[in-house]
Amino acid sequence: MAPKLAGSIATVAAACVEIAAVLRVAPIAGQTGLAGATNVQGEAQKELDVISNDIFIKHLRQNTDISILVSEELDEALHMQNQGAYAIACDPLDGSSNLDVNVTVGTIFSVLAVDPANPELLQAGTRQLAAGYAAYGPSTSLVLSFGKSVSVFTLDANGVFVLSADAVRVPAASGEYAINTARERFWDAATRAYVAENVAGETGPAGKRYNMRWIGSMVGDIHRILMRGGIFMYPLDSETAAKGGRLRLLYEANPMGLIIEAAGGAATTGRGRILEVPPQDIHQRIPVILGSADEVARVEAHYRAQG
Ligand code: AHM
Ligand code: MG
Repeated sequence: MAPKLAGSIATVAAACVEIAAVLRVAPIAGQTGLAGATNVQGEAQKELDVISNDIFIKHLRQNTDISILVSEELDEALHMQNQGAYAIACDPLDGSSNLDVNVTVGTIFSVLAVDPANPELLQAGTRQLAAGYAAYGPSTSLVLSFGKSVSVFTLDANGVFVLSADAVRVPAASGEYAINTARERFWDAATRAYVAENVAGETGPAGKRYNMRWIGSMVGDIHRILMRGGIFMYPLDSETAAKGGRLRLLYEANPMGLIIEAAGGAATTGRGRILEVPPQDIHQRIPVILGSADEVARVEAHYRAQG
């Protein structure tokens, strides 16, 4: 691996270590992540996703190999005014609606090669140099892929990420699916058909029993799927259709798609590979269906059947 790419990922990892430290004591500091929160001194607090974004900017500014930051928290791409050959696209704190209840949240990131003189950020996911996420749960995990395999590191007591699983594979078959079923009335026919088969269990066409798991925090749901299989779905539905979907292409769908594919799984919009979608906008949204290859293939078959 190019030393500058390794160094850029080390910079992102350092930002994640600092975010983990902030999150660990956030309720004591009055940083619940809710707008309008106050700390014990009665001072207004910034939301934790803004704090996490500031931490990212601070770390990235220290590495002149990184010239651009695209962040969910920034309307425009932030140009660092250096000649760095890399851009980082990130969601500094995904799943922040879970912060006040101490459920796993995460940081998602993607590394792109750019020409600093003429940077092109709207790159398809196949062009990502690397992607990863940090999961802030009972332990802090850093999951990293350069597109060929997936490694999991765990943050130790000294603030060092230690390799804890290598060449992770998503099991091809699974009996777990993750989707927000409260949105059923908005679903398209393909999503309805797939979920109905799962609910029917061993007596239905799927021929086996399923469980549903939905954390409402993409990093938490995807980490479970990476480690033991399953499928994550935030499909295009009648409510999100006007925006193109719920989740973001550059810093949610593409990095997670790269990781899941590198682990032997699949990532689709339902009608095509996520990583091949040409982005039109840095904050573009997209339907996301990813996880165990057999389950994703079943969903895609339902989309084909719908024409
Ligand atoms: P966010 O980037 O504003 O945190 O939103 C993304 C999150 C994902 O982590 C999660 O999968 C999804 O939104 C949950 O959506 P819902 O509230 O519809 O269950
Ligand atoms: Mg997000």
